[in-house]
Amino acid sequence: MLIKSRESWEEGEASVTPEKIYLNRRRFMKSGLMGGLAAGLAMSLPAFASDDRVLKPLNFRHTDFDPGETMTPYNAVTGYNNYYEFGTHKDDPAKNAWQLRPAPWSVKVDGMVEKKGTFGVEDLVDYAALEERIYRHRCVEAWSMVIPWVGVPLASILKKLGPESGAKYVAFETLADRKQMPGIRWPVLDWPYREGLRMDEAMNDLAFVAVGLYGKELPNQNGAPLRLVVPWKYGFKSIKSIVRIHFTDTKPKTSWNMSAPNEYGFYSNVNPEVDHPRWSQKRERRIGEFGRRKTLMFNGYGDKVASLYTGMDLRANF
Ligand SMILES: Nc1nc2c(c(=O)[nH]1)N[C@H]1C(S)=C(S)[C@@H](COP(=O)(O)O)O[C@H]1N2
Ligand SMILES: [Mo]
Repeated sequence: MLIKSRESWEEGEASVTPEKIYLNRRRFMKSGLMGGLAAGLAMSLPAFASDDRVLKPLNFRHTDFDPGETMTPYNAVTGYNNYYEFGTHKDDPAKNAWQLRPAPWSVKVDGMVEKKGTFGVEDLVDYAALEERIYRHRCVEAWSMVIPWVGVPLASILKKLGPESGAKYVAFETLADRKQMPGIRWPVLDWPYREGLRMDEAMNDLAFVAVGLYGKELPNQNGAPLRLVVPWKYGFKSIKSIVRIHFTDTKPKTSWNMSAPNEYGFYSNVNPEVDHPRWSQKRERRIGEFGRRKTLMFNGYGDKVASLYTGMDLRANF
């Protein structure tokens, strides 16, 4: 998004080959053929790299949130990431996010809300009510994935906290700790990473808070211990590793809009009719597939969310 040179999503053909995606550290380490190389590589790695963190399996119920499309392989979901706090390359988060300590974790709740204060993840997320939802994920960079998340509706958390009637928006912030996040040293964004939703968007049944994927806890690079998932919007709205939830009556600042207001609006609904100033949004590359797919309005979730925007000019409110 920031990178000025030609990137994969600006090119006609996929330049990020599936080989690159799958040749992550884990595959190297597992490969018997590459034993010598793996041993050498292992010695240069920190003792507790992120894929060495034991990700606990979660109990959850299945739901019918499922686009019925092939799920993106686990190695791509956890090896090809945007999480700029750990670096701007797609393989940086998987390499560097072992430095994040996702427990203990606390989330500050403030602003126009009844229950202000500091909460643990278990205070916010009802682990007895976890559900799995398979959602399409459409990055603004014109690639996409299909990911089986485990979590709870965002509304279940917000209702528990009790927004005041005047609260029109909810804003989120990610941890910004230099000691755990090597990317914070670079001023690529104005840290902490910030996002926000209009209250009715946040309360929509599709808006989700994930604590896991593929049946287990979230790997750090995917936003442990809890992250937002807003499947009808471009991926950057789905803020990771949340440490603050703020209720407000004014439209909150959001990181990508602050960084490039002409390229990233507050709404950021997936919309094939509104091109990014530097590339088309009409099509997308599904990670792990060849060729391109047509991008769907609201990422295919129009039946559930289009009514949130009736009467709005979606070109002006991009
Ligand atoms: N804190 C934070 N959250 C973030 C980002 C980030 O850089 N920092 N990147 C966003 C972008 S651009 C995308 S596409 C998704 C990627 O989520 P995933 O790596 O779990 O697929 O995370 C979003 N959330
Ligand atoms: Mo993205």
